[in-house]
Amino acid sequence: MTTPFPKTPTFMTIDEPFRFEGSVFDLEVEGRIPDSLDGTFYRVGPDQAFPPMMGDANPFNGDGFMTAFRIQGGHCDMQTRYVMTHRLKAERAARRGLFGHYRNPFTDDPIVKGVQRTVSNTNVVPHAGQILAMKEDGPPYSIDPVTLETRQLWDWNGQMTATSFTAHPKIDPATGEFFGYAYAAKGEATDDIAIYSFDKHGKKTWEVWFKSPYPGMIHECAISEGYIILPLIPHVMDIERLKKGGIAFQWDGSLDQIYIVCPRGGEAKDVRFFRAPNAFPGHVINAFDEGGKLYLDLPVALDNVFWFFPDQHGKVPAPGSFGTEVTRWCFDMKDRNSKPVPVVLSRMAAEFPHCDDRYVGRPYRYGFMQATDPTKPYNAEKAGPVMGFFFNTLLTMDMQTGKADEWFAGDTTTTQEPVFAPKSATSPEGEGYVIGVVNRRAEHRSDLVILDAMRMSAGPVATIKLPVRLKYGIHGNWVPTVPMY
Ligand code: V55
Ligand code: FE
Repeated sequence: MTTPFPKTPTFMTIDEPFRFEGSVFDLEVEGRIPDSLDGTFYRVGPDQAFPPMMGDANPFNGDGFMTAFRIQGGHCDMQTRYVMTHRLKAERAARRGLFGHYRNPFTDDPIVKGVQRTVSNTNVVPHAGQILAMKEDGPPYSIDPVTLETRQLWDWNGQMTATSFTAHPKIDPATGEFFGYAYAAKGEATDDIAIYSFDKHGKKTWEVWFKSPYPGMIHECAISEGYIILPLIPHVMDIERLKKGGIAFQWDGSLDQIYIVCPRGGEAKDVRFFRAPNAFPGHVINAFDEGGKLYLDLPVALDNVFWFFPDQHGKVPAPGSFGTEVTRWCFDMKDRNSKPVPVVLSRMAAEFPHCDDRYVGRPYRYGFMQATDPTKPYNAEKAGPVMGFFFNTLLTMDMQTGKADEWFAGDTTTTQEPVFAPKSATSPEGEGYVIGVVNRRAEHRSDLVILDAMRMSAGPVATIKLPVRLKYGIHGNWVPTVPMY
């Protein structure tokens, strides 16, 4: 590497490139890791391996960098490793950045034309004896769960032919069946959607293709026992803009958000499009069916959230403007002409949710997430500037009342997405732990905290001290040593 990383917000403060692949055996613990916790917390996020070819990059363009925290018998070991993508291999061979703007292949160095561009930086999900490292612009990579070694690009042995695959699949806890989809499924900016399911061994059980109302981003999905839901975000792709070297997504404030609903196992003719006024549907908490109605819980932001994807006038969300309405949508599946009905459960600026994985697609009570609490102090003098928005609170939300049991992480600490680990396979819903990385910004270091999910306001039961900082990750999952299905 012969050029330094730029000093731009993507590459500053605790989010400077880290790039260190290694392991720490038996981390230092303050407090006590509950004896019953037995599993691995996998997480992934962007960590650009080479200075961006275009001078700067948005934070979604960094190479996928994984962490595994293995917890057993009150101890925790840690390992970090890159997803060894075709892209990273090509750049390592050249010892420089070769890929241009986020999701714009027209801006790449011609020597990598046709090389798989995905950086697999968004989620790490267990499926069929492997960990899938995922990003929605390409197929997943198969990762060895023990060594974090990258095995191969994963297309389910040729069963999955879309050019991309979501980073947010959902797994039915009763059967282990794995549901996912692709948008821009025939190449960047195409309006094709494909939905797939695979059994727990990876055998394809369903595939359906149809057209999207507009070539927008579909970042998430939800399943109930009867349906799959894909929320379409008014962030639109355009092949002509890409050809001109432009940005991949443009916010369009005139477009509806659209909840695309398909019965599980259904055909293209069964797909329904539920339109709602312009807004930004966020990450799914859960969904379930009850009496012919389909319910979907998720935070909905009232404006564009991504400050690096402006609208056609160049307008971006104002710093600090991030807010959401945690919403329960009701879709009447018996009435062909029904409109979706929202109920706002909470006005907390809460995001990056998980539910108890044993309740995915079923009536449930608790969501676990992080939030920005604007009433709490942030000591910028000690902790430094933050990029875009940030989170300072971890919480359990009672989805029946919208009430939160929350823990403020402190005025120099920012939080990352927490996961939920049940106390045991048979413990009641929500009885267990909320586990997440927090960034001690003043110390340029991170910790892993473990909280009792039913007593969040009491603070961590264990703080696992990391000797390093972990840049802001995107998503992760708790994978119990004894499989759930
Ligand atoms: C998101 C994240 C991505 C991406 C597209 O959080 C959407 C949403 C980390 O990469 O490529
Ligand atoms: Fe996501």
